[in-house]
Amino acid sequence: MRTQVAIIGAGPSGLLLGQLLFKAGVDNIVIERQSAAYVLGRIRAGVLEQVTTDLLDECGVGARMHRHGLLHDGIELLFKGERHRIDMRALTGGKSVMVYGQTEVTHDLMEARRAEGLATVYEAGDSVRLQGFDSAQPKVCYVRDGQAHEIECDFIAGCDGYHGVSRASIPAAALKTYEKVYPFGWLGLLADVPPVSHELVYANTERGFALCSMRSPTRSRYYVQVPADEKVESWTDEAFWDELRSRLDPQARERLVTGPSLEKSIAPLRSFVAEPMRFGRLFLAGDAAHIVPPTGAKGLNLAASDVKYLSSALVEHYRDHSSAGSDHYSDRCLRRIWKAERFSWWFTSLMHKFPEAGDFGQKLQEAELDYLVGSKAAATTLAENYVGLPL
Ligand code: RFL
Ligand code: PHB
Repeated sequence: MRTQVAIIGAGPSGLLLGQLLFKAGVDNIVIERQSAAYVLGRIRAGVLEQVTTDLLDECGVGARMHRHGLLHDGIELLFKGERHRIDMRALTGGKSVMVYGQTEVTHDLMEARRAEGLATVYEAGDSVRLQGFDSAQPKVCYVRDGQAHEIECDFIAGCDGYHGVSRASIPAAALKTYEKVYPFGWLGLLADVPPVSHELVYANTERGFALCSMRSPTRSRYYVQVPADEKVESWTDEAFWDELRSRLDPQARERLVTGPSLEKSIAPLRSFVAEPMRFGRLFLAGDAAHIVPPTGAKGLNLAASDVKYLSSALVEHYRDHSSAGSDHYSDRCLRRIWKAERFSWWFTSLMHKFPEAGDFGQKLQEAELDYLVGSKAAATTLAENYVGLPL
């Protein structure tokens, strides 16, 4: 087999890249370790920046999102038992975010790929190998149903997430990595119950962080901060609801509707960047190159902006025979990534309980939150980062 761009991973970055390239007439094949159903079963992000929704529109997959997605103009910050609204739209000159699940984005992109008859290899397992990307003839090898396959290509896009094979294939000496691991994770629960508030609530409490999010007017997604070594099996649904309730303000506590979980899982929190994002003819994009803690809702949105830059670079290569876009790809991405890393680290530090910080740390967080909701300048900083910095 031969293609122009071999894409490793059918998560949002791989599928979005495939769609953008297809629209520009660049041939591509996606190779995914898992089945499509497995990829769709992972409950993750819920908040899309306008940069991301514009990209989905650009490649013709935005219709369902505009029908079912929820436009949010603000968020609520809960601290010292009270909620305070941040009016993002007013503070950013009219910008808002779209609440629409990553599962739905992935579904829409998979559906578009299927409708166009584009080649996608699922269930390649751990067999995927990347070869020759330091030469002009890269190759991707994999085994499926006991049969060995080889794809010759011009470029490889490593869109295979934090644990993927792409970053691991680059010689360690060619990469510099930066990492911060937080001493806690998020226990998340999805349930068919109406959300406690019509906007997202980010809560700083003496028992730890909590987040009230949603997927639709009848489906809620809630999170509570738990220690890093916590096991999801130790949490019954009842224990989760009790803990969440204890972190809410009295009015929200009263409004909270509980129900059986559709999904429950723990995500560790980490900040991570690998530089540079290109080695020869292999480009890294999305979680393969960087991770942010989910507090700022930036992971999926960064994946989208990487892929926007990468598709432009590859299209420039084929259309204009220019390597300028590829040469600048890593630097262009990293400028935006580090700003999102900073914001995600800051918002995580402000909202979570850190074991070593003590009462003094709690008081400082409350003072900063009080400043944030009382100062237009401070609230604007939060709002413009939350809705997304320009490309
Ligand atoms: P993904 O989604 O991990 O997809 C990578 C794909 O590659 C496959 N793969 C391989 N394929 C072939 N060969 C191999 N050897 C392979 N190894 C792996 C995997 O099976 C998978 O299908 O990475 P991608 O596409 O870069 O997308 C990144 C996003 O998924 C991620 O950044 C977000 O989910 C982060 N995130 C959030 N981002 C937001 O922008 N807004 C949010 O509100 C938000 N909330 C979240 C989040 C992440 C969370 N968790 C669980 C970490 C909330 C949570 C709880
Ligand atoms: C979610 O709905 O899953 C979600 C929303 C906002 C975040 C993180 C996750 O910051």
